[in-house]
Amino acid sequence: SYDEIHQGSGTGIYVGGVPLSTTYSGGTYSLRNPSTGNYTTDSGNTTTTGTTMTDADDRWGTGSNSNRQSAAVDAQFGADKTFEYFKTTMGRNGIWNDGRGARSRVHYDSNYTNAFWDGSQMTYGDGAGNANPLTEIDVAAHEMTHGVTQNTAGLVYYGDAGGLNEASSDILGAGVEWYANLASDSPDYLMGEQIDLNGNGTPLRYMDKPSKDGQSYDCWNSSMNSWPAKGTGDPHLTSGPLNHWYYLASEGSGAKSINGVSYNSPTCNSSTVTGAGHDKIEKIWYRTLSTKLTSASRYTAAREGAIQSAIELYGASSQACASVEKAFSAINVPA
Ligand code: ASN
Ligand code: ZN
Repeated sequence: SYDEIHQGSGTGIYVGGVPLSTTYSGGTYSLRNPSTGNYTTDSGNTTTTGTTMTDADDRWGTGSNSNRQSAAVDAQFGADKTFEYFKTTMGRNGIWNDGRGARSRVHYDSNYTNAFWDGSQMTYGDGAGNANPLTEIDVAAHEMTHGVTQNTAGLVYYGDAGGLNEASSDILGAGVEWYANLASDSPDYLMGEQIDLNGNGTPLRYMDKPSKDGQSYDCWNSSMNSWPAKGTGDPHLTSGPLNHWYYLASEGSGAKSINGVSYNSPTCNSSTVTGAGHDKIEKIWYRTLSTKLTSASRYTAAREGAIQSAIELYGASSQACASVEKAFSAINVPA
């Protein structure tokens, strides 16, 4: 006998109603997609892995936080969309580029307000207080992209490389949100905007002007590479300049409203930048991450590698190439 692939459906907290490919075996459905290999377990508010989620009728979740399947629908859909995004837009076959999927664990610990990649799997807490589960699609794609980074450039998690590592997850996390294009979670240049981690409706991070969060950096400076990975040198703060680069190269400098969100992206050098569209910039960044950078790469190597990638993908006289170069100058990374 063999496991059959089934077309189930689910309602997540963020994704709304979505189709889900599931497995039917031994009289029950499992939240495992046989084509991607991605599957989701319920940690049961412990720090153990728990077991793969099962269901009797292949209708998963209700959209409510109190229904334990809802967060699982978001995590599983996010993992499958991320897999599909890397495959169809980047030509990468999963985190390990060998077609294998990954496990997502939901309801990890109690009052746990974080999500993480640990080298082999994604894990999501439910959030403490008024925060919602950490399973929004840009965050799911952020965590999965940590796996891609680990298996490509292998960027270490401190100094310039730490910032480039974190920003790679934010950039491609936003890329997956654009790719999924959900009505219930419209694409934007914000991270985790619906999780409400801060309890006041603000996102985890802003890419147009990272310093809007009160602590991230908008502009690169050469001493960042020697800052410790804790406090001021936290990779979630030193990611700011590259996130800012991504926004500038995609949309250009100045004020703009997209899908109902207002952005205002000033440059660090008083220049004006014209955007080339986020889809091209994501492809350029993925090519840089997977073919130009190594574990201790600095922001200057990111500039050089991204310009080279833009030339290879779109040509030296393309708008994309000009936008990439001008946006690096605009975050104060010199040639
Ligand atoms: N959610 C965080 C991240 O993926 C966890 C961490 O600080 N590494 O960046
Ligand atoms: Zn991260």
